[in-house]
Amino acid sequence: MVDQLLRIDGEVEQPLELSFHDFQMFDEEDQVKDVSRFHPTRQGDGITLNSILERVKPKPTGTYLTLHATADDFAASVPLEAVRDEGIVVYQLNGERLPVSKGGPIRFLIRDPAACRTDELDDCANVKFVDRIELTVGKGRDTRPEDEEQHESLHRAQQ
Ligand SMILES: Nc1nc2c(c(=O)[nH]1)N[C@H]1C(S)=C(S)[C@@H](COP(=O)(O)O)O[C@H]1N2
Ligand SMILES: [Mo]
Repeated sequence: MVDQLLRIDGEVEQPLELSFHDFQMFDEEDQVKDVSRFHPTRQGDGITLNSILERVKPKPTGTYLTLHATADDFAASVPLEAVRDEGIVVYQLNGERLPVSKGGPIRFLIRDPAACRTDELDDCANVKFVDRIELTVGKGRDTRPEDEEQHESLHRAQQ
């Protein structure tokens, strides 16, 4: 459906598709208001990754969270246990859809990421334009830069 912004599938009991309205309808306790409180350069409101996981029910085989951005063919894959309580899915800014300039319509954020390329849960895994979250058996697709040269050219391309 045209309205669906995010699909969550793979090793889950209950695949799920979410529209902008669906995000807004998550319970108050699942909502994370104003991510600039912990990421000063980033903006918007999100919901916790956990609230999505509760709905899709990962199977025991789903050990990695693989985040796909079709828009620029970017992907990152991080261990589920490590990211479970750290992940936020950002969907709105001032009550409107998160603009592409902020990584929208959907942007993944780790609450407290490590510096780029120092850990699996690093800043590079804060995937913008994410349209699919796949639970995978072990590490899935991951296009994060492998060296500083790749990393710099990726950042140059985004300006
Ligand atoms: N879709 C997508 N997401 C992405 C990237 C990208 O190239 N494409 N770059 C990553 C990298 S390497 C970093 S460091 C952060 C930068 O996020 P910022 O622009 O909000 O600082 O986004 C990450 N998310
Ligand atoms: Mo990065």
